[in-house]
Amino acid sequence: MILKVITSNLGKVKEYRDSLGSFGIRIEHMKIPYDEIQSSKLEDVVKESMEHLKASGLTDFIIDDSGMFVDALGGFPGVYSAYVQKTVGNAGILKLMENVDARNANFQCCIGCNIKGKDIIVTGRCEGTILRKETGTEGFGYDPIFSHDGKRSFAELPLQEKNEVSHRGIAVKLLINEMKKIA
Ligand code: ITT
Repeated sequence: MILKVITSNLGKVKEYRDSLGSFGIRIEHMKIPYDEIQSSKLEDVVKESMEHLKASGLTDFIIDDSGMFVDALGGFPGVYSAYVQKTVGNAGILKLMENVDARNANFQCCIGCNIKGKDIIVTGRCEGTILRKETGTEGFGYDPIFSHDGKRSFAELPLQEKNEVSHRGIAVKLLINEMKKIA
């Protein structure tokens, strides 16, 4: 089976290639620009974007909308994660967190998958903390400042290990379970 992964983010493509590949699903990367609605829920963004892509005739594809939610910042950057990463980046989040001891945060990944004429929407979540400084060279985005075990950042984990514990890896497992139901 081949699924098209529609994203501008090559880091996501690598992760899907590894995680879905281990279930025998081949990935074809496509970059199709689409407008994302502004919403306080990742799932609403995914649903709306899927409708837009299906209306253009696309089938058998995956999109994902993800975000990092920091407790001490009231869930910020959350649904604004892409904009915040592009503007102030990890340094900006660390600055906001400079004198903050309560460093809990979570990553969420909402996957929308169109397969065999059906839509599947699942959300994976990974709890963790914001580190005091950027560490590691793997991954992308917020990986150097987020840790799931309080020790290593996501950017210090080999891809397979990140996929075992991450929001996206968990969402993929949920997706596979749902796919089995419609097989
Ligand atoms: P597409 O929408 O084209 O898929 P994007 O990078 O804009 O790509 P998102 O809107 O889902 O994707 O991502 C929001 C931000 O969160 C963005 O800056 C990502 O780099 C970051 N992000 C998403 N998943 C991440 C992960 O697993 N590790 C670190 N940062 C992540």
